[in-house]
Order: sequence, then structure tokens, then C-alpha cells
Amino acid sequence: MASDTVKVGKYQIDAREYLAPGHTFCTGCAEALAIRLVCKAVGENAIIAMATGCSEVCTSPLPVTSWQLPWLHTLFENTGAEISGIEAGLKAMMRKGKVPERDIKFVAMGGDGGTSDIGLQSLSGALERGHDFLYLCWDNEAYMNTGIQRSSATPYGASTTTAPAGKLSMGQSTQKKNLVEIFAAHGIPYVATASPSYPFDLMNKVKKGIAVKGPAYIHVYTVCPTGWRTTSDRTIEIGKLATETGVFPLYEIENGKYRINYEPKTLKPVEEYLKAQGRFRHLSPAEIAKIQDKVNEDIALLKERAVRFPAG
Ligand SMILES: Cc1ncc(C[n+]2csc(CCOP(=O)(O)OP(=O)(O)O)c2C)c(N)n1
Ligand SMILES: [Mg+2]
Repeated sequence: MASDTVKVGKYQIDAREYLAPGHTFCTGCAEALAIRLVCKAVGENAIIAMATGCSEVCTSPLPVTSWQLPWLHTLFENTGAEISGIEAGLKAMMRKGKVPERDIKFVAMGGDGGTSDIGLQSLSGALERGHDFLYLCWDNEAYMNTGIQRSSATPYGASTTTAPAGKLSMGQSTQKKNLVEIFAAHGIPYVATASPSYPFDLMNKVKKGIAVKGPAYIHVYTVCPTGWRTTSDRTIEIGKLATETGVFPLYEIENGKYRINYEPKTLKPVEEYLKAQGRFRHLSPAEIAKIQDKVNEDIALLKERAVRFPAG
């Protein structure tokens, strides 16, 4: 309905709020903003399954909830299995005439820990079986809800409570797991990266992800002021810096074809991004140079893929 949308620049967006105020997210949490925007792009005919994590804890402190959509809290381990069952079950009931036919959007959400570590197996199964759903990973690069523990999505060099920087350690010693390529390798129709620092790009990708038949995966970069040791007023800026430095490129893979959505002529030095965050404060110039080299390598590889397998 026209009254339910609002024009922002050239975009017509849903004016309704599906995430009610009163939630308990930290000030400046990009995850909260991402969820608000994503739900506007998904719209009202949705069922959401959400893994344990900040988003779940902050939106459903018993006995209240911020959710204005049907929403289920799932375990870390079974988010993929749960959304599969909801989708298959409801579709079967529709076929049998037990519930009215409706175009329902099946959406699952989880943090980087819930997605890259604990829930990976059930999500991989759901993608492989080809269920019709959109999965969104909120990547704040650690297990934030339980106190900033490292996950396999924590970047090299970041200090966390379980990989702390100190005399004998420079923080996380492993490289961030590349979930986007792992899920693209499942051959699903749509995979993308997105960030609430680029809200319309994020919402467009969500619309694409729910429109495709079959599974879609969007990896959303969510700056965490508490865990990253940044001030809450810099969330949008730091999200942009991640993309402008090449640390978090925005791209999509549609049926195996790559499209880079934002390609500045020259990337800013990674140091600008690292220096803005307390979790990287301890890094030596040599470590910063290593991180810069890795970003250069990753960007070169992404560009190569986009040339070899270009989107139409
Ligand atoms: C199997 C299991 N292990 C550990 C926990 C404890 N736990 C609850 S929330 C959380 C952190 C979640 O991290 P992530 O998925 O990255 O989401 P975030 O809180 O960072 O948004 C952990 C470890 C749990 N609930 N279940
Ligand atoms: Mg996390």
C-alpha cells in the first residue's frame, strides 16, 4: 500500500518498522541497524528463524519482544535445519490445502560464530538440499554476546578475550574464514556481501535474495563498537572504511557470476581502518603491512574472478 512506503531519494522503502523500539542493543550497534533495514526489504509476509547471539538476546528479553514478525529463536546448531523444516512443512500444508496458499518469505539469521563455526553443518545441508530461504549472517567478527571471544570469522591481528594481544601474542593468529566463497561453492543461486553503511545496496540485495527460487546467502558486515573498541558514533564511517580499504568488498555472485558493486579507483590504506579500532591498536608496522598484503591479494583474486565469471 502506498501509505506504507516512504520515498528516500530515488528509493521507495517500507515505512513500517518490524523491529520495535525498546530492544537492548548497544548504542551504535550495526547489527540492530542491519536488522531494521533487512526487515523493511523483506516485508511483512516473513517468518524468521534466528540463532542465539546478540540479535536474539537483545530483541527478546523475556517476557517482551521487539519482533513485529513471526520469529523463532533457534539453537546455534540447527538454524539451517529449522528454517528447512518450516519451509518444507508449510509448503506441504499449503499443497494439501491445510493452510491457505501464501507467498511466505523464509528468512534465517545468525551471527558469525553461529554461522561460521557452530551452525555451519546444518546451514550447509539446507543450502545443499535447495530449500527456498534467505540466510543472513551478522558478521561482527567474534562471539560478542558472551564477551568478545574469537570465532573463525575474527580477522588476523584482532585482540579478543580468548586471543588477547599481549607480550606473547599479537591477538588472532589465524586468517578469517571465507564464508562467502564456502557458500558460493554450494552452487546456490545468490550469494552477496553487504553492509548497513550502504543501506540501499543492502536492501536491494535482500530483495534479490528473497526473490530467487532456492537458497540465498548474504554476509552482512556489522561493526560492533563494544567488541571493536570504537566509539558508537563512528559505526557507519568504520563500515565504509572497511569497504573503501578493500577489507570488506561489496560484491554478489548470481548463479556463479560475479559483480563487484563498489570499486573505488584507489583503495585507501588498510592502516586507516585498523587505526580506527582499539582491537588492532597493538599491531606493529610489520603486522599492518602483512594485513595490507593479504587485502591486496584478496582483492586481486576477487577481480580475477569477476573477469573470468562476469555477471551479465
Ligand atoms: C552450543 C552453544 N554454545 C555456546 C553458547 C553460548 N553463546 C550464546 S550467544 C554466544 C555468542 C554468539 O556469537 P555470534 O554467533 O557471533 O553472535 P553475536 O553475539 O556476536 O552477534 C555464545 C557463545 C550457546 N548458546 N550454545
Ligand atoms: Mg559475532
